[in-house]
Amino acid sequence: MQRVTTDASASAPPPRVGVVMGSRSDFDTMQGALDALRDLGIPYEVRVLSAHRTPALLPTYGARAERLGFACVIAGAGGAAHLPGMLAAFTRVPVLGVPVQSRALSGQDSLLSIVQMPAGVPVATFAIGAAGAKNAALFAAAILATTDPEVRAALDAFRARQTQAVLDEPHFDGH
Ligand code: RP5
Repeated sequence: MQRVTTDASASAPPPRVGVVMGSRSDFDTMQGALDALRDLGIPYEVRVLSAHRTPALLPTYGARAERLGFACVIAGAGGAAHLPGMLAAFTRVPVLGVPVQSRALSGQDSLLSIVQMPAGVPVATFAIGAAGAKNAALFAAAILATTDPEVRAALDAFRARQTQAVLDEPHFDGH
């Protein structure tokens, strides 16, 4: 497993969410998920993990996600994006799939690859690209917020700021 970066260290709190991506080239897209997790105060770890380039590492990572008690794993991949589905097959930890925008088909391929899981192994699938990455992190926060009051407060504060930002815009009333 190739480590891109991690917030985990001896003194840091243990990661509660795993973020994986099929290639370093996915990092710019997945940065939005990392930023949102950081802003919400949710510790995470990040790995590059490829369904077709490092297939033997998928069961290892799936077991690790369970052992470390991750609330979920956010998995970004592009093209024939097997990573979220393959990972979901190896773990009961919920997998949140982010379709990375591909060059050839603008991410339509990534989206359909991730969303069309046959019945029995679910992957929660998000929008293509940056919006999907950010929303996957917010969804991870929503999962954690069901049992963690600090994450609940951080998520509520984020949504309140988001609402206020719209209300602070100059009103458009058609005149
Ligand atoms: C997928 O292939 C990755 O998730 C990436 O989106 C895509 C292209 O990978 P690179 O050729 O840029 O490494 O596995």
